Amino acid sequence: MPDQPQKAQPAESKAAESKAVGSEAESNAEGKATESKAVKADKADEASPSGKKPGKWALDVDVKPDTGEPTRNEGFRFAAFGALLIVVLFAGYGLGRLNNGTPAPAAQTPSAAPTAINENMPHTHGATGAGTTTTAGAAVGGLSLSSDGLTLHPAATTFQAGKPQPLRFTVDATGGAPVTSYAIVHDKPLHLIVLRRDLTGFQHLHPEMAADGTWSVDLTLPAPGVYRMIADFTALVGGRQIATTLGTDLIVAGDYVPVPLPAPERTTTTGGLTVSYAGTPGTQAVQPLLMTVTGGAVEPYLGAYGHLVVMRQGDLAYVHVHPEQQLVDGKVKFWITAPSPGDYRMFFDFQVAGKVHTAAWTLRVS
Ligand SMILES: [Cu+2]
Repeated sequence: MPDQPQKAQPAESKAAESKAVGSEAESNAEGKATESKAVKADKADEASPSGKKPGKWALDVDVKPDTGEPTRNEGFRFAAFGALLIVVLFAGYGLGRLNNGTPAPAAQTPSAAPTAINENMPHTHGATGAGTTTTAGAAVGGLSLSSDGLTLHPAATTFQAGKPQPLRFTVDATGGAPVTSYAIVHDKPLHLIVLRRDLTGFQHLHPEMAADGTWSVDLTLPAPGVYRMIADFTALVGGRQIATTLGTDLIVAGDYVPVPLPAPERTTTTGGLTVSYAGTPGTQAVQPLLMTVTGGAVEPYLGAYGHLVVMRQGDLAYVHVHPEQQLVDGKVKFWITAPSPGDYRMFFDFQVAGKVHTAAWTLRVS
């Protein structure tokens, strides 16, 4: 949580408000937990209570790294497609999980051969239900407490501003028993994203799980308001791998002073580093997004050169995208498709000199 709010520098002349993003987080890149343990690495970025807006998605988009072609616009929509389609795509691209649901195996079509999750390939996580529609809308994650037979069950959702408190929750399977087996994805069995509804106060944490399936992590919510917690994981239930993203609200009583979403900018700073991106995400096709970090060499963090969480303003739909396995001309390359037109806040977690930082930008998709 500590953040170091920094201002984004207007790369261009957009003057807008720069937001303070910054924050780095602490991370522990600790070990990779093995199954059920969770490690925590966290970071908090944008801590600025002042300014961001909420909204997020979690999607993962996989794209074909080589071709410039997007695997499909649908990064976001994968979930929506039929399993076969999904399987085909993934198989072709070697992508890993789908957003929603189950990892490669389309959650839905059992007949499809389960694909292995290859977290080394660019891909997206997130969508909540593998079952989401097949329509064009992008399948986004984090909008529901339950999906695919799993239900997020927080022990408490009320916090006091600025005070560290334990956040505890379980993911209950049908029948109510907490899930205790999880696949390790990007070095962790569960990734937790927390941010306020105005898209400020972003934190990426890794709770630890007790033997009974209770996840816990110390959480400090800096200022009053309604926050969103989004758990991104792959549960192992009854022989199935259920990759999903569940979310719920966390409340901090007090006078909530929402921070306006900073204007779209392509360059920001965090931890003394300047981070910019190139690429224009749209809804029609998967587009490349290249992040350039100036001031330090980007190192692998949680199994990749970076992790990108994109949150949609208005509903906090969550999309989580992973980059190509190798740097491209020193840049971290993602492939992404927006689920809809609108404003989003992008949070790019990366590591330099052993420290995890988070750069954030406002993205306007038209
Ligand atoms: Cu994580």
